[in-house]
Amino acid sequence: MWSVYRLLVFALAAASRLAPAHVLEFCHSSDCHRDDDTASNGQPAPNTVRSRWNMSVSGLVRDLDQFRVSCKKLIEEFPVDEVDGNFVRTVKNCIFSKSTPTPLKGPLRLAAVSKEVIEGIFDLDVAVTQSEDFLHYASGGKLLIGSVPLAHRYGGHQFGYWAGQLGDGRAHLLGRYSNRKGETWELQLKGSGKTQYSRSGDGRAVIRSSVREFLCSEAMHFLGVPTSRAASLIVSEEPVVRDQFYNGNVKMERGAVVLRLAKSWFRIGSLEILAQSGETDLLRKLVNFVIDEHFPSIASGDSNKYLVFYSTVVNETARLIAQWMSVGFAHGVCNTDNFSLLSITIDYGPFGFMESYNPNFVPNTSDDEGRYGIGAQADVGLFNLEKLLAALSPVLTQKQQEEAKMILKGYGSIYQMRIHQIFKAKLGLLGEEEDDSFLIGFLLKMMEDKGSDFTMTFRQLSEISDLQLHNRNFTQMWALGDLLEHEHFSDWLNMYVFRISRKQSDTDSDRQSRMKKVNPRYVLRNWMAESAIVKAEVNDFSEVELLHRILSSPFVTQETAEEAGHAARPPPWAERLKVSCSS
Ligand SMILES: *[C@@H]1O[C@H](CO)[C@@H](O)[C@H](O)[C@H]1NC(C)=O
Ligand SMILES: *[C@@H]1O[C@H](CO)[C@@H](O)[C@H](O)[C@H]1NC(C)=O
Ligand SMILES: *[C@@H]1O[C@H](CO)[C@@H](O)[C@H](O)[C@H]1NC(C)=O
Ligand SMILES: *[C@@H]1O[C@H](CO)[C@@H](O)[C@H](O)[C@H]1NC(C)=O
Ligand SMILES: CC(=O)N[C@H]1CO[C@H](CO)[C@@H](O)[C@@H]1O
Repeated sequence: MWSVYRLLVFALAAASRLAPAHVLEFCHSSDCHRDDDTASNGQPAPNTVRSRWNMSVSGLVRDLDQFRVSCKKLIEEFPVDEVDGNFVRTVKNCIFSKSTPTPLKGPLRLAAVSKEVIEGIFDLDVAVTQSEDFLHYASGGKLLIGSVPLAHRYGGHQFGYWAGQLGDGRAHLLGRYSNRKGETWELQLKGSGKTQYSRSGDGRAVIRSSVREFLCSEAMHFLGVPTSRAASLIVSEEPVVRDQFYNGNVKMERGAVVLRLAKSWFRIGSLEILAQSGETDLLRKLVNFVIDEHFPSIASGDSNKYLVFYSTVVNETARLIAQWMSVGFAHGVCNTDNFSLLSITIDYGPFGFMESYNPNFVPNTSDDEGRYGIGAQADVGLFNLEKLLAALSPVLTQKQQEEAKMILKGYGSIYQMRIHQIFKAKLGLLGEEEDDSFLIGFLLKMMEDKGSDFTMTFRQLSEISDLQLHNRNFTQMWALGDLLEHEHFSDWLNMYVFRISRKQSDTDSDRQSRMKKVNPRYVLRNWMAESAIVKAEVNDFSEVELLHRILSSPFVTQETAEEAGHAARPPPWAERLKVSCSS
């Protein structure tokens, strides 16, 4: 039986392009390159050339050796594990270990690059990415002067249980970069070899999982969902052995490295390991650092700052998961080590975009219990926030712990409020009317019954006129056409048309353009990724590039995407696809 509760939980989600709530502006005087010749909007004034940047006319740096990325601040701030060598072991009393990437075996190929990141965030001329130096830098084979790469020590609850020390098992933090907009980003290589935290892993990532991460993190950004970004994808000839479906079919694949970036890579598990091992001073230090760097609205002298921090993370986690739901995104492994303290999407593994609407959609084919199914994500968020509270408890007073529990109790209603707002926007509803939740829930229930395409149902509602809706004229609207077979869809349409036509100040074209901004026409469907991966594995990266370009404007109808069938009914083979779990 379909439960009203679940429907409400699910129904409360959509792609309104909400900005992340913490103001991500944490430029601290000295490590920030904002100069006086920077225009007030944060963009460099045109035609200014600052010699220290060795800039081209565009103001972009052309020489990789001028790219200043450093872990200095982190190393100065925290005790660092100095033990040399990347051998696996238990590490105590530190946040990071020094760890050197293992270069990928060549020949190396640049499979994908994000010009937007390279130029807009790194201030580098994209031509730099065509150099040998860049290939080596972005795959772990070249370190820039003064660079001390780090692996982060963290723990986590995996699949419901405390898993002890985890840590960056195949990722290296290259350093922080403060760009000319005054933003600070942390650059990380993924797939760059073993670290102290590799456990039984080989420290590598294969082409298919790297293509997926590159494309999906970029796609999520352009969908307006807070996420880590990807700068480049380098593939090699280095053999990597993987059992793709954990079924004994071992296959030789090739290694790849993604250069990815986030404002911060700290996770819930970053704090948990310190709390679990009684390293309270270090825990306090890390929380203070995260607050000072990333939550500028929280005063460092505020005696309640940890509570305000917790409340912010609770709110932002609710918002993030609501945004995932709004685009049908299932993360796939929502363990506490994969949950960012900044409430951004990180660690793309066996994720999936739901095609047929199904609250039980599970992207990880080995997740038989559906623990991380799409409809379970809100609950998993709650579980993870409970673990965050436990990790913060050593620095909270008894009274604050009680207050934090009350804050956590509010999570459900914050989530529902977000979902409600988002799905109202997806339906183009202005104002607030009593039956809005019913209207949303009713539609989702019918979509579930019919297995309607999640993305295209909402998109087509955004592209259809009131008159066509009224006339049930679904020419070219295959997803809506499918839904018309539901016995109640016609009733729903009457309600909907009545609801949207009641707002006299709203015109049909305003409604459509509003809805088209929150209902994407293209998402990274599994079959699309798969098709690009098959080609990438034979060194044809054209489809990776094509998808990257299309998904950079997911709300805009594009000819190439239409020709490739990205808004059409998924091809029959798509249904048989399984998401590969090992990565
Ligand atoms: C600028 O970069 C070029 C290489 O791209 C180098 O030859 C030159 O010396 C640099 N100039 C300064 C002032 O650093
Ligand atoms: C979190 O959201 C609740 C409900 O909207 C609000 O009362 C509270 O002030 C928010 N907390 C923070 C730190 O913004
Ligand atoms: C998928 O789910 C199974 C079962 O819970 C789990 O063992 C596996 O680690 C998951 N895959 C990934 C990549 O997390
Ligand atoms: C249905 O809508 C299409 C536009 O998508 C229009 O060209 C066509 O004339 C309409 N058909 C009827 C019967 O109104
Ligand atoms: C996709 C990904 O990076 N997942 C990480 C998060 O969680 C799992 C299990 O906790 C780790 O094994 C992965 O490294």
